[in-house]
Amino acid sequence: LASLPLVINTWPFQSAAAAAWDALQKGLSPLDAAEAGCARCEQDQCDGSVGFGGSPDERGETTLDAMIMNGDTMEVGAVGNLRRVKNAVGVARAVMNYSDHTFLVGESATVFAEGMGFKSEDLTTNRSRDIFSQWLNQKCQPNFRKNVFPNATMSCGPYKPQAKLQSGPGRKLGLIDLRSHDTIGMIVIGQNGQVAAATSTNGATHKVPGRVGDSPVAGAGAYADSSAGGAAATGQGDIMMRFLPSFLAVELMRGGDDPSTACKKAISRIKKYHPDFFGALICANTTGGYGAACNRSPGFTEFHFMVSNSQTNKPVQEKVYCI
Ligand code: SD4
Repeated sequence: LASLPLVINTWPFQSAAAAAWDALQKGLSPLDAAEAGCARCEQDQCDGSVGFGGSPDERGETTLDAMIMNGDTMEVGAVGNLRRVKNAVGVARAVMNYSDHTFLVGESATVFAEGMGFKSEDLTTNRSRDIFSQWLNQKCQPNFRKNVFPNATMSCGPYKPQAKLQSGPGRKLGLIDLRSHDTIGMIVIGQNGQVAAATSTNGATHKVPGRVGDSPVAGAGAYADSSAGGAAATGQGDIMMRFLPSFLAVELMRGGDDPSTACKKAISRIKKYHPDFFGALICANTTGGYGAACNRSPGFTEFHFMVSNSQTNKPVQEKVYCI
């Protein structure tokens, strides 16, 4: 088909886009290309949002979420809350290739990764240590919070049931600010319309230890089906994962919507309940059509992403205005 193959990824992550595009040029499969693209972002620590040294949790540790999906076979490999291993998407791929499972989490995922030959190393850097200590000093003061830090936006554990959060319409958005956080989500469509998708992220900064976001959840962070298309999400995972926006967008494309319309409808579904949520979605179909959509929210009015196909022959940055 005219514009195939296609690589599309969230945010202006040039090096990741180039790594995936190069992999395709060398004859690697869409699945391998998607893995290579996300792995490159993990090495480059894209925006501090992907890979080691970003988003320390409430105890100061960086943990990683990643997934990969083969739209030909509907196989998925995923890891959540992965500790001490830098190449999270590689471990996700190993879960797919070398286990009967789909999704491994936490310390046990690390043990699996070590068994597969991945190196175990500290994911802390000076940057993540600084982010953590600054937050600890300014925000994480539960005992003095009301008096001393009236504007504190986060508490820290241990959590008790006494302060139940408000429920129902108007419930405040998650207190964790993800606006400066840029997860990589990538869709690769091969020459014959084969679809692969992958994601990698260090998730939400100051998260409660154990928190897993949307990125490694099939249908939420990404989805791939070679009979319909692919989609990948970025943004406030604690909200977005409840709506499976990637799955919804792929199903809408299956029903005949063009990628841009499918992305917009999936974002609108969430907007109905969370008018101000921060998030974006990229969508691509099996004939090389693609699109994106984002939700207009404070400080976020346009979303940038990378596209490479046989017309551009290299990664080119594009943008959409949020709805
Ligand atoms: C998460 N969705 O862990 C990720 C964060 C993200 O751009 O995408 N930031 O909730």
